[in-house]
Amino acid sequence: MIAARLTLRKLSHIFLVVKIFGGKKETKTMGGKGKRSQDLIRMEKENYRTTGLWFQDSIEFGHGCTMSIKIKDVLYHGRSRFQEIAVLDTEKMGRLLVLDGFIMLTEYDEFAYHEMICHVPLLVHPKPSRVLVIGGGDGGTVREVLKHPEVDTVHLCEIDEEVVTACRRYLPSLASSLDDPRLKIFYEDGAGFVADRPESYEIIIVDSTDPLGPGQVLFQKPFYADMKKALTDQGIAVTQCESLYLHRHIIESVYAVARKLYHRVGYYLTLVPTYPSGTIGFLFCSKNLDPLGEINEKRSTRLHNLRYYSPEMHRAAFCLPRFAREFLPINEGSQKK
Ligand code: SPD
Repeated sequence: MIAARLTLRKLSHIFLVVKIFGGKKETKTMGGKGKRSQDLIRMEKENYRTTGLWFQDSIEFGHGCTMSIKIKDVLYHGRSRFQEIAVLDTEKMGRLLVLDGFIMLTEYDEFAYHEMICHVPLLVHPKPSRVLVIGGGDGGTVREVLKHPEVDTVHLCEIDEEVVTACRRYLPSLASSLDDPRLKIFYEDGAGFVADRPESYEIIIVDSTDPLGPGQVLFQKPFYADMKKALTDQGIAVTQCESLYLHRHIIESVYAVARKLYHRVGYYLTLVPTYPSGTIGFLFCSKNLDPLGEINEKRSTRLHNLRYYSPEMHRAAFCLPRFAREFLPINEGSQKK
């Protein structure tokens, strides 16, 4: 009896939290419907503040499993022209940024994502002076890029100015990087932006959301072709490329596109406990530089406040588990010592 009551109480918390994010999944998750759902939709934000609730990510694993994080406050919740944006305060994971119901980052483990999306390409390129970041309006990737003194100019192309505004206000440990004089911000669609800038960047980093809503075009062939044109001779593009456990079909299709266009393509991993499945990968697409060829170790020692990246982690990240090698058989770098 006690166990049953506890389960019910927990589920109703999840139900309430799901309602904050547009309620798209609530009937599926809870079987809630009819008058009860309608009543809950009408509840004011203040009601959630006192209850001790769980945020549930919209990605449902194949076997009915999702990532949930206990929250203590809703700091910001709004809808922009492009998406639903929320910043929540969690019990133990610091602040949490959510876009369209998907976990984008927590203060607890964002370093593992941002250090790896950034330092891998920047330490392979011999002179990364111009860097384009697409997406990444929270500022975490820009913060890491700016740690490299070789970088003269960073362009950030973020489609949604309201993400930047919310992060400046509620996530200063990431977004204060957006005030750096080397940075210029463009509020534009990333696909169009890149198509207009031939041979402009040594490095392009695509710090995107998931391939739904505004992020969808960033997983498609025309965008990968335009990025190649926007890179200089030895240019490298690195893109957010989802979870080996959850998104095999997405990874396979993007990987196939990239292999047709780029001389070297490698998939590499990082560990982010608050993302569904606890891991996320990146696609390394390069005109000629090998991701494990020459890692500039000397430059890496000058980077301050690193918590995840090291040349050892860089090498290890390209080593994929056996099940992934079945669908990523030629992973650039993974065969090397
Ligand atoms: N499934 C979540 C993928 C999130 C990737 N982008 C995170 C943005 C952090 N700057």
